[in-house]
Amino acid sequence: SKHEHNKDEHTTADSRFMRMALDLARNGIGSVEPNPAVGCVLVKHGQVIGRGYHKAFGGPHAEVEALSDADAKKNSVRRATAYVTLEPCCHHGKTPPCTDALIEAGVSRVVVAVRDNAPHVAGNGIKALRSAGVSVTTGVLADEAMALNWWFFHYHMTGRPWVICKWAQSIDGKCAFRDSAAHGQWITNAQSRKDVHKTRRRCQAVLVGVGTVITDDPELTARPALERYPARVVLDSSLRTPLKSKLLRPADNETIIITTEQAAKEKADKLAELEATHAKVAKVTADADGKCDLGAVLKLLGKLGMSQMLVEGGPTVHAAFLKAQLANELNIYIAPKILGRTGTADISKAVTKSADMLRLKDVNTRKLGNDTLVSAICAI
Ligand code: AOF
Ligand code: ZN
Repeated sequence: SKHEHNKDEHTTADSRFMRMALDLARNGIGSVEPNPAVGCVLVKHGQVIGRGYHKAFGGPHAEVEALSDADAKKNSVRRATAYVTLEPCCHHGKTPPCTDALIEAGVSRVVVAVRDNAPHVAGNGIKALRSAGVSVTTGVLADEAMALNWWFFHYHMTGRPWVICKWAQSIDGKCAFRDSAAHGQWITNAQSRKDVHKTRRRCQAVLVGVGTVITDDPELTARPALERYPARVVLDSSLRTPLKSKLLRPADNETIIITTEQAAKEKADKLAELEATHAKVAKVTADADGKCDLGAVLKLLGKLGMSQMLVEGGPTVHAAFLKAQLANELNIYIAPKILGRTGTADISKAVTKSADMLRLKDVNTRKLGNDTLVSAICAI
């Protein structure tokens, strides 16, 4: 009917401008965390008069960027509509409230994709706008706006970091070479390995198992260097971290060794030696196998303010996260190789009964030279 047609047209314009705001927001990924990526478009008489996005942690928010863009272009914002991918903030954080900036500029309508569920906003931004007489529409492209910052909503919903499990494998799912003569050989190419550093930039923590510390002695720094360094977390249920490990040397990235209360009691000497290094040691309860309880680990890291964490392995740790259904996102770098019986460590072995089958959604693929990155969200 004619009526429905009009309604669709209205919706189309709103979603078109919101899509522009979402595309702007994406530019901030990798620099804004632990803040969410946010974009804003200002529209008047159907014309875009200002664009902005949150560029870097600690910097101006998307709305303020868009307002100054309009200002720089000598566009009047009075009675304009603002399209924002996240509910405007109403708190005094590192920057003043965006709601005040929008109200003072004379914006008459704000279209919000999704509510900010952080406790310092949580619907109060929308309330503040409405009580100042601004008309507010919510829920435009909400699913896409949620997907853009899934980790942020997850963190405020659960208090646990968003867990990204990353590994490299051959086409036939092997993550390591069986033959120790091949040790030190990479499965994936240099481009894939470089790509991992981009993911580390988004995270406040990078986690490995003590097995990886013993065999690879990794440094786990983000290159190029960042202003904010992700903490390096080691799961070490029986305090086996070698005292000579690179992770224990002083660096801008702090190191947290997580062990069990039991191990801390039984190995008091080793505990004291580790505590004397630059690392912090934290204790959690053990699970039925005497390993660190992963739920407790995530709770601890969430309390430390870590909202996004990259799990770098090895295979035992990945398998544990998959089995506990505590992985939120998988980043699998696949090399065009078949290792067959020369390969080992198949993470998918973690799934042993049909009821535990892992289902993935929002699957994306990207080519990195001849390697392929498959990223997906775990449908839990
Ligand atoms: C917005 N627009 O572009 C972003 C928002 O410490 P601050 O001042 O940077 O505030 C960070 C919080 O603001 C963050 O936790 C989230 O709730 C919100 N992010 N809000 O209005 C933006 N990035
Ligand atoms: Zn704000």
